[in-house]
Amino acid sequence: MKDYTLGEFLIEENREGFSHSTEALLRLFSSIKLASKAIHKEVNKAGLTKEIIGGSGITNVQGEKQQKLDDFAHRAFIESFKSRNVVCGIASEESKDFIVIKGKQENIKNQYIVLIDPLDGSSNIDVNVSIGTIFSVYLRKSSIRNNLTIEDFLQKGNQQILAGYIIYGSSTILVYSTGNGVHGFTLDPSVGTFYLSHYNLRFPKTEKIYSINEGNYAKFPSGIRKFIRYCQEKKGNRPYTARYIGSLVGDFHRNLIQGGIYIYPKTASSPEGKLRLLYECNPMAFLSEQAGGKASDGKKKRILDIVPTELHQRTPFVCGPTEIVSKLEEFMVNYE
Ligand code: AHM
Ligand code: MG
Repeated sequence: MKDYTLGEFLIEENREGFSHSTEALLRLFSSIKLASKAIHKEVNKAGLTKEIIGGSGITNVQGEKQQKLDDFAHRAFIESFKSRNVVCGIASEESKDFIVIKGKQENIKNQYIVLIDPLDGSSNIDVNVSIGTIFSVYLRKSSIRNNLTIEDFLQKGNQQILAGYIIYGSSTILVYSTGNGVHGFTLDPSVGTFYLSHYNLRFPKTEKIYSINEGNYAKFPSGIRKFIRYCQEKKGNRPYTARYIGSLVGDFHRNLIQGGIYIYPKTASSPEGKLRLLYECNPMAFLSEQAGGKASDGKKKRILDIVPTELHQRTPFVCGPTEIVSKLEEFMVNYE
């Protein structure tokens, strides 16, 4: 398996199902790989220099304190996409408005839109815990003869043609789907190449983990509180184990491999939940479904069917193996 690189896999995979050109796919991944390797390098020396850890002194559009690495990751992706003649616009969790990219070559019409959370879970940077990048790609809706509009970015998640994440953990792994299964590639830092390491990832049939910030218990809807009790009861393969890093990519990756449900519900103080629909929930929902699971707002609304109305919109979010997500939805319907 070690010999199968991401580039080789993309060329092979494109024969089976991806309806866009191999060239476009390779250009998109060329940008993603380059930026992620730069971030991998920075993350791995974060303990060594004060120029990397800590806050940048800026508060982002979400009203959250931006970390230096958030800013580094944001710029790394923008620069990388700018130079590859494939993407015409980017919306980033770190930027208030979308960013327009002008093509560098007249004959190539950049027609892809990227939505990205350049560095998610960044409160974990200074304490050496896994963090990640979450990305998704759409085809632009407006004519290439006109300017981009907000509608190019406010597309439903079911329009994604590519979604994935990179986890900067004990190793750096890139996981993606083009709608033809979910595949993972581990970076060999000695040669700077991503090799196939996780072919066709599927949620295990029997889940054993629930992931939720239980510190917010008192603020959860009663359906969620009852569901937590259900997870803790002794019956069948229960009680489940509680595992929560506070880094969506890390929590999702573990749950995908070991079998678990991730929940970020609305709370009394955050009625829309915390996670961003476009940058975080849609890509993870796409991957969940591709891995044989399910993603919803907890009240039976499929995440991928939500019509976005603004770039930085939030939504309650639940994802994981289908059966357990449906179980949670039952609790929400019956007890809220
Ligand atoms: P961020 O985009 O500002 O990093 O916030 C998103 C993160 C997710 O990775 C994680 O699942 C969640 O926030 C944790 O939030 P909390 O600390 O409220 O549990
Ligand atoms: Mg985030």
